[in-house]
Amino acid sequence: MPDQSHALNAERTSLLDSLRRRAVADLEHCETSAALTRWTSQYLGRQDGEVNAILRGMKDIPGPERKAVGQAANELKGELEALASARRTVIVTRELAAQLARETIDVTLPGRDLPLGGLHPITRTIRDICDIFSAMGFQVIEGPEVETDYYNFQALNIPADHPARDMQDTFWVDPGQILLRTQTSPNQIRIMEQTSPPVRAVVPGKVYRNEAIDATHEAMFHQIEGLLIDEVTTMRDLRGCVERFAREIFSEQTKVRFRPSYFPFTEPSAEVDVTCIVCKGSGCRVCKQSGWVEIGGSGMVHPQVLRNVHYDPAVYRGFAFGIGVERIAMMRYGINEIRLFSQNDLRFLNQF
Ligand code: FA5
Repeated sequence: MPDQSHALNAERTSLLDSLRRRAVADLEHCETSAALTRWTSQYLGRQDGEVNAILRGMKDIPGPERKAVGQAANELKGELEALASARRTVIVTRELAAQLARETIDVTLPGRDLPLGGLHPITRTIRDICDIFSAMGFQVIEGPEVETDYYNFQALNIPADHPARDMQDTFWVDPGQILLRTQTSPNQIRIMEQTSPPVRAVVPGKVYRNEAIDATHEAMFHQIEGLLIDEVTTMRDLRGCVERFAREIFSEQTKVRFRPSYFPFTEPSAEVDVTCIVCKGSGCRVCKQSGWVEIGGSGMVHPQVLRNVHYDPAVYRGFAFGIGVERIAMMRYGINEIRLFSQNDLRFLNQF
């Protein structure tokens, strides 16, 4: 038996030796972290590692030899772990150096430009219009787009059965009560209710109409309301103010024409036309060959409207106007299709 056990021992020792040689040779070929991880699991893995397989097999080894084999296997394990750890340090250092070389940042490179958005031509136009009126002493105020029938119509002298309502059919939120405003004029009432004269304000904003849409009419568009109330205010002041505005926004050569018109909340009333900026008055598509383009409505505030807000018409009078922003922008930028403003097409918008 001693001979046989000696032979078995030698066999196990040579098995461990050959395992050591193989493991060390394989380790030298590990060039990456991934390869080292595979190597570790092959030789030192808890479940399937080759060294552990030997340690697990020890229960079959007779008592006296078990200790020697166990010691030798544990030594091999420790040795391989130390070698692997040294190898890992080499690999990690090399990989980190390679990564740093790859990710070098050249801090001297100029920065990349970020694409910046621009202002929509309607926003731009509204701001320019407000600037002009601000310079004339008008306050810029905003009002609600969802309005009551009272402010949009009744307080402006347009009772429920008034034919002027046909011109401004709209989108009702609560039929007969709440609507999307058809004009910025309800702000005349809102402002006068909240302040005492003198009043000098402009109100830009969106308005809505159930409209047959074409190249010059939208269902949603923008207006700027103007209101001036004082003790001595005449139609001449209205004309001077609108003329000053038209020359500032277009050019000093621009002519303004007042055309008699009718609005229930002004008396007298006038449509405001300006000479077509595109053809300078000689006639073109934009002005439908007339040489003139209508930009808004205007007039002297109706005494009944003043009474509705408890202003005494015997003391105060004033003028109001409502200008279509899209029409102004179309003229300024030479655009003959109003729908371009709401299509959100960058090929169009990038031009401004
Ligand atoms: C009004 O809306 C009156 N509130 C204007 C007013 C204010 C008169 C104060 C008197 C005193 P009108 O419906 O004409 O009026 O519209 C005024 C301007 O808005 C028009 O001249 C036009 O430039 C513009 N506009 C009207 N309808 C449209 C539409 N569907 N699309 C684009 N612009 C429009």
